[in-house]
Amino acid sequence: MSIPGFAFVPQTLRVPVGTRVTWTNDHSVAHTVSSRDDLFDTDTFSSGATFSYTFNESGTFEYYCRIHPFMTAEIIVE
Ligand SMILES: [Cu+2]
Repeated sequence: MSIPGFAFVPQTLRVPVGTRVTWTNDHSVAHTVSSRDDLFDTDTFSSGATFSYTFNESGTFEYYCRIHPFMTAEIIVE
């Protein structure tokens, strides 16, 4: 997962159960990667930082940036 600007790319990612997903902030601006379900939260996530989370349950996991709440995306774990 990349944060190249004011969006998460890709916006929807489908992965099998047990996948470790890594986000990288490729933007010059700080963001957060924050689960709607409180599963994970990076707090302020600076330019160049990476964050990983392993999805061990199936479902649709929405997340967003708390600094820019219009930045939303989802991980679909199958
Ligand atoms: Cu942001």
